[in-house]
Amino acid sequence: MKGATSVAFSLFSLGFDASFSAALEPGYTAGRVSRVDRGSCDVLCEHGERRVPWSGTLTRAASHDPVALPCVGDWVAFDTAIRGVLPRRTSIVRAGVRPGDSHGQVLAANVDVVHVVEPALPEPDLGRIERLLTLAWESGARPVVVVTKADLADPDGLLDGIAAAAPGAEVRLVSARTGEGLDALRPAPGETAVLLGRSGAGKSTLVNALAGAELMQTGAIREADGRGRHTTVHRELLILPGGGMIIDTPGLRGIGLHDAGDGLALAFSDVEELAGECRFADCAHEGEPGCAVLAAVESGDLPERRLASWRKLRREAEWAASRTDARLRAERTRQWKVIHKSMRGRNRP
Ligand SMILES: Nc1nc2c(ncn2[C@@H]2O[C@H](COP(=O)(O)OP(=O)(O)O)[C@@H](O)[C@H]2O)c(=O)[nH]1
Ligand SMILES: [Mg+2]
Ligand SMILES: [Zn+2]
Repeated sequence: MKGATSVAFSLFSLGFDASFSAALEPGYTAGRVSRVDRGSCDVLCEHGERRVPWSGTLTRAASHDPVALPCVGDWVAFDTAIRGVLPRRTSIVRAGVRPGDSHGQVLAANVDVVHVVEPALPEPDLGRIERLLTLAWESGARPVVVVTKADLADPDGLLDGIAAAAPGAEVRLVSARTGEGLDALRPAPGETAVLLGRSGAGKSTLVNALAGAELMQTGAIREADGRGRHTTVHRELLILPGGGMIIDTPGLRGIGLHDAGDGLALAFSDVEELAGECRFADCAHEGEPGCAVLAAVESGDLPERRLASWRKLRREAEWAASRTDARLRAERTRQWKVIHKSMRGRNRP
C-alpha cells in the first residue's frame, strides 16, 4: 500500500459501472484490487484503501483454477474477507508459469488499454511486440504499441517496421526524458491502462512521469544502489493525476500464450485476410497452388519473419488449447468416477 490512506473513492471514478453493480450481491462492499499479496489484497473502495484477506471459499476455488483468484484491477465483493471476484470485463491471461500447468494466469483485469512497451534502443523486437499484442487483443482491451526512449534513437526507420507488425493497433513514440508523446498516453478519467513489456523497457519510468512523482522504482535507482535487475516486483494499480489509472508490471520473461485464438486472428489480421484468399479453404500455406499468403511473401508484401512469427504463436496457442482440453477431459472423468462411486454407495443394500 502506498501509505495508508483515508481518502474515500467514488466507485465510478475507479471504473465501476452498471454491469459490476448488477453482479454485486446485496450485503457486500465493492472494491477494486490495487495490489495482490499472498492471501490478501489491497482494495480501493468508498472507505479508502484497505487490506482485505481472501476468504476460505475463494482459496478453495482457486485450488482448482488459479484464474479464480483476485488479481490487480479486479472488482471484488467483500465484507471481513473477499468473498468473490465480479465477472471481468477484460482480462490479460498468460499461460501458467509452473511446468505442466495448463491453467492460465491473469496478469490484470478490467483494463481498457494495453500498452505494449518496447524501447527504441536496443532495436525493437518485433516478435515480442507481436506476442504481447496477441495477448492484448485476446484480453478485449485496446492495444497500443508504445515505443519508449525516443530520445536515444532515430525512430523514423523503426516505426514502419513496428506498424507492419501491429495492424489495427496505434503506435506511439514517447520519451520520458524529453516528455515527448507522454500526454497521449494518459488514461482518461475512470479508465485503466496496463503496461506490458520486458524489464528495462522504461515502464516504471513512464508511470513516474505520468504520475509526476517517483512512485515506482526504476532502473536508474537500481543501478545506483546495486540491487537486482528486476526492480518492479509487484503489479500495482495507481491512480494518476487527472483520474486515470495505470498498472505497472514487472518485466515478464517468456510470456506464454494461453487462450489466444481470437487474439491471434486480430494481431495477425493481415495474414488472416490473405489466408481467406487462398484457393483451398484448408490451405496450410506450405506451397499449395493458389496460396495468397506465400504469394504475398514472394512479392514482399508480407515479411517472411512475420509469417514465421504467426506460425510459431499459432503452434503455441494450439498446444495450450490441447492442454486445456486434456485437463477438462480428465476433470470430467474424475467427476464421473465420483458420481459412479456415490451411486454404487446408494444402491448398496
Ligand atoms: N534515455 C532514456 N532512458 C530511459 C527512458 N525511459 C526509461 N529510461 C531508462 O531505462 C532504464 C529502465 O527503466 P525502467 O523504467 O526501470 O524500466 P522497466 O523495467 O520497464 O520498468 C532506466 O535506467 C531508465 O532511466 C527514456 O525515455 N529515455
Ligand atoms: Mg519497472
Ligand atoms: Zn495459403
